[in-house]
Amino acid sequence: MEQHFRSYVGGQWVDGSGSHTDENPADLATPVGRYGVLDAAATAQAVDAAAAALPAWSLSNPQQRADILDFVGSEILARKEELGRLLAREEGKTLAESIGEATRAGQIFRFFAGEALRIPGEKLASTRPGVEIEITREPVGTVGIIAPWNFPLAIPAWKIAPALAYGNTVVFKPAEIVPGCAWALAEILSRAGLPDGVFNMVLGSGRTVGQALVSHPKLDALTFTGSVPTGRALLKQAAERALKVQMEMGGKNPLVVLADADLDTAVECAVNGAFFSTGQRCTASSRLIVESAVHDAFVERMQARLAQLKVGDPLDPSVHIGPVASGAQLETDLSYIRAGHEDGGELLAGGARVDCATEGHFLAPTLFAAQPSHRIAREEIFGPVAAVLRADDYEHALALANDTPFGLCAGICTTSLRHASHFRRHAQAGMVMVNLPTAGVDPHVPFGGRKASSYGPREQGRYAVEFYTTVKTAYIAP
Ligand code: UN1
Repeated sequence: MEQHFRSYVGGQWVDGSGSHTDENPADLATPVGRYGVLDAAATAQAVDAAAAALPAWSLSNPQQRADILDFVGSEILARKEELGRLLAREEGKTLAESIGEATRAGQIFRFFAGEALRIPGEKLASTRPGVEIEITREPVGTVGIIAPWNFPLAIPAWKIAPALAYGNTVVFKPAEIVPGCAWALAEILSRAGLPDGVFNMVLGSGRTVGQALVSHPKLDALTFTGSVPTGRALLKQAAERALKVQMEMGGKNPLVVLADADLDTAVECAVNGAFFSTGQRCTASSRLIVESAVHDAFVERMQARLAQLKVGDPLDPSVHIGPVASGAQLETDLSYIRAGHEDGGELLAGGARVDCATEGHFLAPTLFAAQPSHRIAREEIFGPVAAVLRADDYEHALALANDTPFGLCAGICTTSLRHASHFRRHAQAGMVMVNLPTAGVDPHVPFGGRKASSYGPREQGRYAVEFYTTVKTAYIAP
Protein backbone atom coordinates (compact mmCIF):
# COMPACT_ATOMS: atom_id res chain seq x y z
CA MET A 1 0.00 0.00 0.00
CA GLU A 2 1.19 3.48 -0.83
CA GLN A 3 2.26 5.52 2.19
CA HIS A 4 0.38 8.65 3.16
CA PHE A 5 2.31 11.25 5.14
CA ARG A 6 0.55 13.50 7.63
CA SER A 7 1.37 16.45 9.83
CA TYR A 8 1.76 16.25 13.61
CA VAL A 9 0.06 18.99 15.65
CA GLY A 10 -0.47 19.10 19.41
CA GLY A 11 0.21 15.37 19.73
CA GLN A 12 -2.24 14.38 16.97
CA TRP A 13 -1.67 13.21 13.40
CA VAL A 14 -3.47 15.63 11.08
CA ASP A 15 -4.32 14.92 7.47
CA GLY A 16 -4.72 18.41 6.05
CA SER A 17 -6.27 18.81 2.66
CA GLY A 18 -5.49 17.35 -0.74
CA SER A 19 -3.36 14.41 -1.70
CA HIS A 20 -0.08 15.45 -3.26
CA THR A 21 2.45 13.14 -4.88
CA ASP A 22 5.73 12.59 -3.06
CA GLU A 23 7.90 12.06 -6.11
CA ASN A 24 10.84 9.68 -6.50
CA PRO A 25 13.28 11.76 -8.61
CA ALA A 26 14.95 8.59 -9.94
CA ASP A 27 11.69 6.94 -11.00
CA LEU A 28 8.81 9.28 -11.71
CA ALA A 29 6.49 6.33 -12.42
CA THR A 30 6.84 4.98 -8.85
CA PRO A 31 6.17 7.73 -6.28
CA VAL A 32 7.34 7.37 -2.67
CA GLY A 33 3.88 8.18 -1.33
CA ARG A 34 1.32 10.90 -0.95
CA TYR A 35 0.80 13.69 1.55
CA GLY A 36 -1.82 16.20 2.68
CA VAL A 37 -1.04 19.87 3.28
CA LEU A 38 -2.14 22.17 6.09
CA ASP A 39 -3.78 25.53 5.67
CA ALA A 40 -2.90 28.72 7.56
CA ALA A 41 -5.39 28.00 10.38
CA ALA A 42 -4.03 24.50 11.06
CA THR A 43 -0.48 25.89 11.04
CA ALA A 44 -1.53 28.53 13.57
CA GLN A 45 -2.87 25.71 15.78
CA ALA A 46 0.57 24.13 15.74
CA VAL A 47 2.15 27.36 17.01
CA ASP A 48 -0.60 27.67 19.63
CA ALA A 49 0.11 24.09 20.75
CA ALA A 50 3.84 24.83 20.97
CA ALA A 51 3.20 28.01 22.96
CA ALA A 52 0.83 26.18 25.33
CA ALA A 53 3.40 23.42 25.94
CA LEU A 54 6.24 25.89 26.57
CA PRO A 55 5.81 26.80 30.28
CA ALA A 56 6.02 23.22 31.54
CA TRP A 57 8.63 22.05 29.01
CA SER A 58 10.91 25.02 29.60
CA LEU A 59 11.12 23.97 33.27
CA SER A 60 11.38 20.22 32.57
CA ASN A 61 14.10 18.09 34.11
CA PRO A 62 17.14 18.14 31.82
CA GLN A 63 17.60 14.42 32.41
CA GLN A 64 14.12 13.85 30.91
CA ARG A 65 15.12 15.88 27.85
CA ALA A 66 18.43 14.01 27.59
CA ASP A 67 16.65 10.63 27.76
CA ILE A 68 14.17 11.65 25.04
CA LEU A 69 16.88 12.91 22.68
CA ASP A 70 18.95 9.79 23.34
CA PHE A 71 15.94 7.63 22.47
CA VAL A 72 15.44 9.50 19.19
CA GLY A 73 19.14 9.39 18.24
CA SER A 74 19.49 5.73 19.15
CA GLU A 75 16.42 4.74 17.13
CA ILE A 76 17.65 6.69 14.09
CA LEU A 77 21.02 4.93 14.34
CA ALA A 78 19.40 1.51 14.76
CA ARG A 79 17.23 2.10 11.68
CA LYS A 80 19.80 3.97 9.56
CA GLU A 81 19.60 1.58 6.58
CA GLU A 82 15.80 1.81 6.37
CA LEU A 83 15.73 5.59 6.90
CA GLY A 84 18.59 5.97 4.42
CA ARG A 85 16.59 4.04 1.85
CA LEU A 86 13.60 6.33 2.29
CA LEU A 87 15.89 9.35 1.98
CA ALA A 88 17.55 8.00 -1.18
CA ARG A 89 14.17 7.32 -2.79
CA GLU A 90 12.74 10.69 -1.85
CA GLU A 91 15.67 13.10 -2.27
CA GLY A 92 17.83 11.11 -4.69
CA LYS A 93 21.26 11.03 -3.04
CA THR A 94 22.95 7.63 -3.20
CA LEU A 95 22.13 4.99 -0.61
CA ALA A 96 25.63 5.25 0.89
CA GLU A 97 25.28 9.04 1.20
CA SER A 98 21.77 8.63 2.60
CA ILE A 99 22.79 6.12 5.26
CA GLY A 100 25.66 8.48 6.10
CA GLU A 101 23.17 11.30 6.55
CA ALA A 102 20.87 9.20 8.75
CA THR A 103 23.91 8.31 10.85
CA ARG A 104 24.78 11.97 11.19
CA ALA A 105 21.21 12.79 12.24
CA GLY A 106 21.32 10.09 14.94
CA GLN A 107 24.68 11.32 16.21
CA ILE A 108 23.38 14.88 16.42
CA PHE A 109 20.42 13.84 18.60
CA ARG A 110 22.79 11.92 20.86
CA PHE A 111 25.23 14.86 21.05
CA PHE A 112 22.44 17.19 22.18
CA ALA A 113 21.17 14.59 24.65
CA GLY A 114 24.45 15.26 26.46
CA GLU A 115 24.21 19.03 25.99
CA ALA A 116 20.82 19.10 27.76
CA LEU A 117 22.76 18.25 30.93
CA ARG A 118 25.49 20.83 30.28
CA ILE A 119 23.64 24.11 29.92
CA PRO A 120 26.31 26.68 30.74
CA GLY A 121 26.15 29.63 33.13
CA GLU A 122 28.54 31.99 34.91
CA LYS A 123 28.98 33.61 38.27
CA LEU A 124 30.83 36.94 38.54
CA ALA A 125 31.65 39.42 41.25
CA SER A 126 29.70 42.68 41.22
CA THR A 127 31.24 46.14 41.36
CA ARG A 128 29.01 46.65 44.40
CA PRO A 129 30.20 45.07 47.65
CA GLY A 130 28.23 42.04 48.77
CA VAL A 131 26.31 41.71 45.53
CA GLU A 132 26.66 38.56 43.42
CA ILE A 133 25.96 38.23 39.74
CA GLU A 134 24.70 35.05 38.13
CA ILE A 135 24.36 34.69 34.37
CA THR A 136 22.10 31.89 33.23
CA ARG A 137 20.52 30.72 29.99
CA GLU A 138 16.81 30.15 29.50
CA PRO A 139 14.96 28.75 26.48
CA VAL A 140 14.23 31.30 23.77
CA GLY A 141 10.64 30.00 23.52
CA THR A 142 8.60 28.59 20.64
CA VAL A 143 10.96 27.98 17.73
CA GLY A 144 9.92 27.82 14.07
CA ILE A 145 12.14 25.60 11.93
CA ILE A 146 12.10 25.94 8.15
CA ALA A 147 14.35 23.33 6.55
CA PRO A 148 15.51 22.61 2.98
CA TRP A 149 15.19 19.41 0.97
CA ASN A 150 18.87 18.61 0.42
CA PHE A 151 19.55 17.13 3.87
CA PRO A 152 16.04 16.07 4.89
CA LEU A 153 17.17 14.20 8.02
CA ALA A 154 20.39 15.91 9.12
CA ILE A 155 19.38 19.57 8.90
CA PRO A 156 16.07 19.06 10.76
CA ALA A 157 18.07 17.06 13.33
CA TRP A 158 20.56 19.85 13.91
CA LYS A 159 17.74 22.32 14.47
CA ILE A 160 15.20 20.14 16.38
CA ALA A 161 17.71 18.49 18.74
CA PRO A 162 19.23 21.68 20.22
CA ALA A 163 15.82 23.37 20.32
CA LEU A 164 14.45 20.56 22.52
CA ALA A 165 17.66 20.09 24.52
CA TYR A 166 17.59 23.69 25.73
CA GLY A 167 13.90 23.54 26.68
CA ASN A 168 12.19 25.12 23.68
CA THR A 169 9.07 23.92 21.88
CA VAL A 170 9.12 23.44 18.12
CA VAL A 171 7.09 23.83 14.95
CA PHE A 172 9.03 22.18 12.13
CA LYS A 173 8.17 22.95 8.50
CA PRO A 174 10.08 20.67 6.11
CA ALA A 175 10.63 21.42 2.44
CA GLU A 176 7.65 20.36 0.36
CA ILE A 177 9.42 17.65 -1.67
CA VAL A 178 10.60 15.62 1.36
CA PRO A 179 7.45 14.94 3.44
CA GLY A 180 8.42 11.28 3.93
CA CYS A 181 11.67 11.99 5.79
CA ALA A 182 9.91 14.67 7.87
CA TRP A 183 7.15 12.22 8.72
CA ALA A 184 9.70 9.50 9.66
CA LEU A 185 11.45 11.90 12.06
CA ALA A 186 8.14 13.10 13.52
CA GLU A 187 6.99 9.50 13.95
CA ILE A 188 10.06 8.69 16.06
CA LEU A 189 9.69 11.91 18.07
CA SER A 190 6.00 11.13 18.65
CA ARG A 191 7.01 7.94 20.52
CA ALA A 192 9.90 9.44 22.47
CA GLY A 193 7.97 10.63 25.54
CA LEU A 194 7.55 14.31 24.67
CA PRO A 195 4.47 16.00 26.16
CA ASP A 196 1.86 16.93 23.52
CA GLY A 197 2.60 20.18 21.72
CA VAL A 198 6.34 20.25 22.46
CA PHE A 199 7.14 19.09 18.92
CA ASN A 200 4.93 19.77 15.91
CA MET A 201 5.52 19.11 12.22
CA VAL A 202 3.55 20.95 9.53
CA LEU A 203 3.47 19.91 5.87
CA GLY A 204 2.68 22.39 3.12
CA SER A 205 3.99 25.19 0.98
CA GLY A 206 6.20 28.05 2.06
CA ARG A 207 3.61 30.50 0.84
CA THR A 208 0.85 29.14 3.10
CA VAL A 209 2.40 27.15 5.93
CA GLY A 210 5.74 28.97 6.13
CA GLN A 211 3.98 32.30 6.02
CA ALA A 212 1.46 31.37 8.73
CA LEU A 213 4.33 30.16 10.90
CA VAL A 214 6.45 33.29 10.57
CA SER A 215 3.59 35.72 11.06
CA HIS A 216 2.19 34.01 14.17
CA PRO A 217 2.52 36.37 17.16
CA LYS A 218 3.39 33.51 19.54
CA LEU A 219 6.49 32.49 17.60
CA ASP A 220 9.64 33.59 19.47
CA ALA A 221 12.44 32.55 17.13
CA LEU A 222 12.97 31.30 13.59
CA THR A 223 15.76 29.15 12.20
CA PHE A 224 15.94 28.80 8.43
CA THR A 225 18.15 27.00 5.93
CA GLY A 226 17.45 27.61 2.25
CA SER A 227 17.96 30.05 -0.58
CA VAL A 228 19.13 33.66 -0.31
CA PRO A 229 15.92 35.21 -1.75
CA THR A 230 13.65 33.28 0.64
CA GLY A 231 15.96 33.93 3.57
CA ARG A 232 16.12 37.65 2.84
CA ALA A 233 12.31 37.87 2.54
CA LEU A 234 11.88 36.06 5.87
CA LEU A 235 14.51 38.28 7.46
CA LYS A 236 12.52 41.40 6.57
CA GLN A 237 9.38 40.04 8.18
CA ALA A 238 11.33 38.86 11.20
CA ALA A 239 12.90 42.30 11.60
CA GLU A 240 9.52 44.00 11.58
CA ARG A 241 8.47 42.06 14.63
CA ALA A 242 11.95 41.69 16.19
CA LEU A 243 11.90 37.92 15.94
CA LYS A 244 15.18 36.22 16.85
CA VAL A 245 16.53 34.62 13.67
CA GLN A 246 19.21 32.30 12.40
CA MET A 247 19.63 31.98 8.64
CA GLU A 248 21.81 29.64 6.61
CA MET A 249 21.54 30.59 2.96
CA GLY A 250 23.59 30.01 -0.15
CA GLY A 251 27.19 29.38 -0.98
CA LYS A 252 29.54 29.70 -3.95
CA ASN A 253 32.42 27.97 -2.31
CA PRO A 254 35.92 28.14 -3.77
CA LEU A 255 38.38 25.26 -3.80
CA VAL A 256 41.86 26.61 -4.53
CA VAL A 257 44.36 24.19 -6.08
CA LEU A 258 47.94 25.42 -5.91
CA ALA A 259 50.80 24.24 -8.11
CA ASP A 260 52.39 22.47 -5.11
CA ALA A 261 49.22 20.48 -4.31
CA ASP A 262 49.10 16.71 -4.40
CA LEU A 263 46.99 16.49 -7.57
CA ASP A 264 45.33 13.20 -6.64
CA THR A 265 44.11 14.76 -3.39
CA ALA A 266 42.99 17.90 -5.25
CA VAL A 267 41.00 15.92 -7.82
CA GLU A 268 39.31 13.82 -5.12
CA CYS A 269 38.44 16.95 -3.11
CA ALA A 270 37.04 18.63 -6.23
CA VAL A 271 34.99 15.62 -7.38
CA ASN A 272 33.57 15.01 -3.93
CA GLY A 273 32.95 18.69 -3.15
CA ALA A 274 31.46 19.62 -6.50
CA PHE A 275 29.51 16.51 -7.53
CA PHE A 276 28.72 14.17 -4.66
CA SER A 277 25.18 14.52 -3.32
CA THR A 278 24.56 15.65 -6.94
CA GLY A 279 26.19 19.00 -6.07
CA GLN A 280 23.14 19.88 -3.99
CA ARG A 281 24.93 21.17 -0.92
CA CYS A 282 25.30 24.76 0.19
CA THR A 283 28.89 23.73 0.96
CA ALA A 284 29.53 22.43 -2.58
CA SER A 285 32.81 23.44 -4.28
CA SER A 286 31.33 25.18 -7.29
CA ARG A 287 34.42 27.30 -8.11
CA LEU A 288 37.63 25.35 -8.69
CA ILE A 289 40.39 27.97 -8.72
CA VAL A 290 43.53 26.39 -10.14
CA GLU A 291 47.03 27.86 -10.37
CA SER A 292 48.10 28.20 -14.01
CA ALA A 293 51.09 25.83 -13.78
CA VAL A 294 48.84 22.83 -12.98
CA HIS A 295 45.59 24.02 -14.63
CA ASP A 296 45.73 21.79 -17.70
CA ALA A 297 46.94 18.73 -15.80
CA PHE A 298 44.17 19.22 -13.23
CA VAL A 299 41.51 19.56 -15.94
CA GLU A 300 42.74 16.41 -17.70
CA ARG A 301 42.61 14.40 -14.49
CA MET A 302 39.15 15.77 -13.68
CA GLN A 303 37.89 14.74 -17.10
CA ALA A 304 39.29 11.24 -16.67
CA ARG A 305 37.80 10.94 -13.17
CA LEU A 306 34.37 12.26 -14.19
CA ALA A 307 34.24 9.80 -17.07
CA GLN A 308 34.40 6.98 -14.47
CA LEU A 309 31.44 8.25 -12.45
CA LYS A 310 28.10 6.55 -12.94
CA VAL A 311 24.89 8.55 -12.76
CA GLY A 312 21.68 6.66 -12.03
CA ASP A 313 19.43 4.92 -9.51
CA PRO A 314 20.61 5.94 -6.03
CA LEU A 315 19.74 2.46 -4.69
CA ASP A 316 22.17 0.80 -7.14
CA PRO A 317 25.46 0.37 -5.23
CA SER A 318 27.52 0.92 -8.40
CA VAL A 319 26.04 4.43 -8.88
CA HIS A 320 28.10 7.45 -7.70
CA ILE A 321 25.68 10.30 -8.48
CA GLY A 322 21.92 10.17 -8.00
CA PRO A 323 19.34 12.27 -9.81
CA VAL A 324 18.67 15.97 -9.32
CA ALA A 325 16.05 16.20 -6.57
CA SER A 326 13.20 17.77 -8.55
CA GLY A 327 12.09 18.85 -12.01
CA ALA A 328 12.29 22.49 -10.95
CA GLN A 329 15.90 22.11 -9.79
CA LEU A 330 16.78 20.28 -13.02
CA GLU A 331 15.37 23.22 -15.02
CA THR A 332 17.54 25.60 -12.99
CA ASP A 333 20.63 23.45 -13.57
CA LEU A 334 19.98 23.26 -17.32
CA SER A 335 19.43 27.02 -17.52
CA TYR A 336 22.85 27.55 -15.89
CA ILE A 337 24.43 25.15 -18.38
CA ARG A 338 22.96 27.35 -21.16
CA ALA A 339 24.29 30.43 -19.36
CA GLY A 340 27.72 28.80 -19.21
CA HIS A 341 27.73 28.45 -23.01
CA GLU A 342 26.21 31.92 -23.61
CA ASP A 343 28.80 33.64 -21.42
CA GLY A 344 31.60 31.99 -23.40
CA GLY A 345 32.61 29.17 -21.04
CA GLU A 346 34.27 26.05 -22.47
CA LEU A 347 32.45 22.82 -21.66
CA LEU A 348 34.96 20.31 -20.23
CA ALA A 349 32.62 17.50 -19.16
CA GLY A 350 28.93 16.59 -19.05
CA GLY A 351 26.51 19.35 -20.00
CA ALA A 352 23.42 17.23 -20.71
CA ARG A 353 20.83 14.91 -19.22
CA VAL A 354 21.61 11.20 -18.88
CA ASP A 355 19.27 8.44 -20.00
CA CYS A 356 18.69 5.70 -17.44
CA ALA A 357 16.41 2.65 -17.24
CA THR A 358 13.74 4.69 -15.44
CA GLU A 359 12.43 8.15 -16.18
CA GLY A 360 14.06 10.56 -13.71
CA HIS A 361 15.89 13.85 -13.33
CA PHE A 362 19.36 12.56 -14.26
CA LEU A 363 22.07 15.06 -15.17
CA ALA A 364 25.73 14.39 -16.03
CA PRO A 365 28.34 16.01 -13.75
CA THR A 366 29.17 19.17 -15.67
CA LEU A 367 32.43 21.10 -15.70
CA PHE A 368 33.15 24.37 -17.49
CA ALA A 369 36.31 26.40 -17.92
CA ALA A 370 34.95 29.85 -17.08
CA GLN A 371 35.85 33.45 -16.36
CA PRO A 372 35.22 34.97 -12.92
CA SER A 373 32.50 37.23 -14.39
CA HIS A 374 30.44 34.34 -15.82
CA ARG A 375 27.09 33.61 -14.16
CA ILE A 376 28.12 30.00 -13.46
CA ALA A 377 31.10 31.36 -11.53
CA ARG A 378 29.09 33.90 -9.51
CA GLU A 379 25.60 32.58 -8.75
CA GLU A 380 24.67 29.58 -6.64
CA ILE A 381 23.37 26.79 -8.91
CA PHE A 382 22.74 24.00 -6.37
CA GLY A 383 23.38 21.23 -8.85
CA PRO A 384 26.20 19.11 -10.34
CA VAL A 385 27.67 22.03 -12.31
CA ALA A 386 31.08 23.52 -11.46
CA ALA A 387 33.40 26.12 -12.97
CA VAL A 388 37.20 25.96 -13.27
CA LEU A 389 38.91 29.36 -13.00
CA ARG A 390 42.57 29.97 -13.82
CA ALA A 391 44.77 31.82 -11.28
CA ASP A 392 48.22 33.32 -11.96
CA ASP A 393 49.59 32.60 -8.48
CA TYR A 394 48.55 32.17 -4.83
CA GLU A 395 47.68 35.86 -4.30
CA HIS A 396 45.48 35.87 -7.39
CA ALA A 397 43.80 32.62 -6.28
CA LEU A 398 43.04 34.09 -2.85
CA ALA A 399 41.59 37.24 -4.43
CA LEU A 400 39.37 35.12 -6.72
CA ALA A 401 38.31 32.92 -3.79
CA ASN A 402 37.10 35.99 -1.88
CA ASP A 403 35.54 37.66 -4.93
CA THR A 404 31.98 36.49 -4.20
CA PRO A 405 28.97 37.76 -2.28
CA PHE A 406 28.96 34.46 -0.34
CA GLY A 407 31.16 33.28 2.54
CA LEU A 408 30.17 29.83 3.75
CA CYS A 409 33.17 27.58 3.15
CA ALA A 410 36.54 27.92 1.39
CA GLY A 411 39.03 25.17 0.61
CA ILE A 412 42.65 24.96 -0.44
CA CYS A 413 44.78 22.06 -1.68
CA THR A 414 48.47 22.71 -1.08
CA THR A 415 51.54 21.13 0.53
CA SER A 416 52.81 24.56 1.62
CA LEU A 417 52.29 25.32 5.30
CA ARG A 418 52.81 29.00 4.56
CA HIS A 419 50.02 29.16 1.99
CA ALA A 420 47.69 26.94 4.02
CA SER A 421 48.13 29.16 7.10
CA HIS A 422 47.75 32.38 5.12
CA PHE A 423 44.60 31.07 3.42
CA ARG A 424 43.12 29.92 6.72
CA ARG A 425 43.58 33.44 8.06
CA HIS A 426 42.47 35.41 4.99
CA ALA A 427 39.66 33.36 3.39
CA GLN A 428 36.44 35.30 3.98
CA ALA A 429 34.36 32.30 5.01
CA GLY A 430 32.88 30.75 8.13
CA MET A 431 34.61 27.43 7.47
CA VAL A 432 38.01 26.66 5.89
CA MET A 433 39.16 23.28 4.63
CA VAL A 434 42.81 22.39 3.96
CA ASN A 435 43.33 19.37 1.67
CA LEU A 436 39.70 18.39 2.26
CA PRO A 437 36.49 18.88 0.25
CA THR A 438 34.53 22.04 1.12
CA ALA A 439 31.46 19.89 1.82
CA GLY A 440 31.12 17.26 4.52
CA VAL A 441 31.23 18.61 8.05
CA ASP A 442 31.43 17.05 11.50
CA PRO A 443 28.27 16.89 13.63
CA HIS A 444 29.65 18.41 16.84
CA VAL A 445 31.32 21.68 15.83
CA PRO A 446 29.93 25.07 14.72
CA PHE A 447 28.55 25.38 11.21
CA GLY A 448 27.89 28.63 9.39
CA GLY A 449 29.24 31.38 7.21
CA ARG A 450 29.71 35.08 6.57
CA LYS A 451 28.57 37.70 4.07
CA ALA A 452 25.39 36.72 2.17
CA SER A 453 25.63 33.08 3.29
CA SER A 454 24.53 33.40 6.90
CA TYR A 455 22.86 35.66 9.40
CA GLY A 456 22.71 35.23 13.15
CA PRO A 457 24.47 32.80 15.48
CA ARG A 458 26.17 29.57 14.38
CA GLU A 459 24.44 26.19 14.30
CA GLN A 460 25.64 22.88 15.79
CA GLY A 461 28.04 21.92 18.52
CA ARG A 462 28.14 23.89 21.76
CA TYR A 463 27.71 27.12 19.75
CA ALA A 464 24.05 26.20 19.12
CA VAL A 465 23.30 27.44 22.65
CA GLU A 466 23.57 31.04 21.41
CA PHE A 467 20.48 30.85 19.24
CA TYR A 468 18.33 28.45 21.27
CA THR A 469 18.67 30.26 24.59
CA THR A 470 18.37 33.77 25.92
CA VAL A 471 20.66 35.11 28.61
CA LYS A 472 19.52 36.28 32.05
CA THR A 473 21.74 38.38 34.31
CA ALA A 474 20.68 38.18 37.97
CA TYR A 475 22.01 40.51 40.71
CA ILE A 476 21.68 39.08 44.20
CA ALA A 477 22.15 41.01 47.44
CA PRO A 478 22.25 39.01 50.69
C1 UN1 B 1 27.80 19.27 4.62
O1 UN1 B 1 28.41 19.76 3.68
O2 UN1 B 1 28.18 18.24 5.18
O3 UN1 B 1 22.43 22.88 2.99
C2 UN1 B 1 26.59 19.90 5.21
C3 UN1 B 1 23.59 22.50 3.07
C4 UN1 B 1 24.30 22.70 4.37
C5 UN1 B 1 24.75 21.44 4.97
C6 UN1 B 1 26.00 20.95 4.36
N1 UN1 B 1 23.45 23.42 5.28
O4 UN1 B 1 24.13 21.98 2.12
